[in-house]
Amino acid sequence: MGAVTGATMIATPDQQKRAAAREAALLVETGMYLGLGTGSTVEYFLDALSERIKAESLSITCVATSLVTERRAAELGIGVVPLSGMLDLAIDGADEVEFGTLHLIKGLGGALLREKQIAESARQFVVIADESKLVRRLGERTPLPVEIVDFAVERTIARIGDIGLPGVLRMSDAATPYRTDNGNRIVDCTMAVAMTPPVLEATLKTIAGVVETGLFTHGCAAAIIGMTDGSTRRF
Ligand code: ABF
Repeated sequence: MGAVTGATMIATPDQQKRAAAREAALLVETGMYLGLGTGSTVEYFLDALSERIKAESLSITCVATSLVTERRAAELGIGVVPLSGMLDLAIDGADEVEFGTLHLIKGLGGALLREKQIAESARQFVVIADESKLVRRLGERTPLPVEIVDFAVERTIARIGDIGLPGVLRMSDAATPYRTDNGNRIVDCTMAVAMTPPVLEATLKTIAGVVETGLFTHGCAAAIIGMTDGSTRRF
């Protein structure tokens, strides 16, 4: 239970994430083909989903956006299948949710490519997050992850820099570059350009060697946000 100061309860970020996750779990219906995102908020969603499956004997078919999620789902007895065809619903987290536009930055967890493939394959794509993820303008709080191929990495980073996005290759440790589930690299870029997110997303994708960006500029139907006051709000 969060702290109560005066008349307002102060929910911790984890409590905010859990509240959003529980509300999202209520969207799941038996028979659904469901996309499972990646990150700590989604882990709370998997817990809530697992409780509903057991309590209500739900029958659902799931696709995972990462090997981490696949493993966590398996621990909870939730099997996953490969992505094929349209999903009924996809639930995922985000690093930033822009007020008004529902444009997102995703990918700090490194799963952005499969997350975007699953988001684009869902009739309804819903994001769950704690209040700290809400921003007035993308790039305020987190870098923009860009997934690039393993060939000519420095050249690709330089080309991304040429359009105004200075980037740093993500490392697993001091000597080991990070690799995605797809065997690619991630460049974490500073959003230092005046381009709108849709234009920036399209511009980045013209650079040979860029596989995908963490800009999600269409398709987010709703964001369920756990708020500091203990409530949840839908944007
Ligand atoms: C995932 O959700 C990633 O794209 C993003 O990095 C993450 C947010 O993590 P958390 O829910 O732990 O804040 O979809």
